[in-house]
Amino acid sequence: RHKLSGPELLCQFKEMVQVITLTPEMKPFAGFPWASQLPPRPLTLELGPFKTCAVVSSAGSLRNSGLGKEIDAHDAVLRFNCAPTVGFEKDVGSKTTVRFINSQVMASEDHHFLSSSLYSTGVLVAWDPAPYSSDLNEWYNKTDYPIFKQYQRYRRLHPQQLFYILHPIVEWQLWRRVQDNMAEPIQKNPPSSGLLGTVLMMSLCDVVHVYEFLPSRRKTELCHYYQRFTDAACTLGAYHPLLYEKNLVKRMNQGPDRDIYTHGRVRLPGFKTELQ
Ligand code: NCC
Repeated sequence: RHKLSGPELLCQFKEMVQVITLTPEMKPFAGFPWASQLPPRPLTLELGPFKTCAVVSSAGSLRNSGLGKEIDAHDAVLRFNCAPTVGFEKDVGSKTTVRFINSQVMASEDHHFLSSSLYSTGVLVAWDPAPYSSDLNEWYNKTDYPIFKQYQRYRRLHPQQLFYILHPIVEWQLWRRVQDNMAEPIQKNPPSSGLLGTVLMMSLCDVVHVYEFLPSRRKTELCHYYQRFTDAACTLGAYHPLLYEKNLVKRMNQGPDRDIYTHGRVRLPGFKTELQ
């Protein structure tokens, strides 16, 4: 089978992965009293378009990167889960336009999702590893973590903040792209928040810069820039097919290889941008 070039791969992603969020009229949600808590307009109509965007991975190698100013200079910045900015501004900046969170963060006691001010900046987008079929009914009855219960609670406490739930079809469309472009079978678990968030920004921005998803010369076993915890699986993956995701992003990169080494920086065109 023919191995796709970077531009071919970008084209495929653009055609085959649609970033869809839940809206109140979707079944089975339409029948639930809380459906009106879901934003009426899809995310891609509400946010952007932005010229230049940053996706900030949570990797330990962001430590001492000094990338904060560069990251904040983008029109929009996406961050993940419980990754903080306070105290780390020099390395990761302070702007948060979108916070992309998994359902584990919403549900686990240690993250204080309902009460911590960490989550009150920017637009929230949540996702949950759904069963492979991505049938909404099946997922609703079998979420990995109680995403819907927590969503309703959070919305009642913070009714003014925009808060989306990603349609699980996005996970599996993206997973399919990863699998179809790899020679060997990969684990049937959704891609990491890193790749999902990157694709989300590609649908909102002309250019997306992803920081420390592909590790720079600062590569470390430190899992997160904000925690004293080391595990190489954070960078290489265990549950998520992370290494494969990174291989694809490397192939799609339109910036110089040198930027990866020095800045951990990758440059991807947005889906609306014409490819040469
Ligand atoms: O670690 P996590 O991700 O929050 O990181 C966000 C994204 O950054 C990229 N990353 C992170 C660390 C690292 N050393 N290298 C990286 O490339 C990855 O793309 C990652 O997705 C997740 O994907 O949602 C994940 O969430 C954590 C955890 O749930 C949250 O941090 C909350 O504590 C998962 N860890 C566990 O379940 C223990 C992690 O596997 C994936």
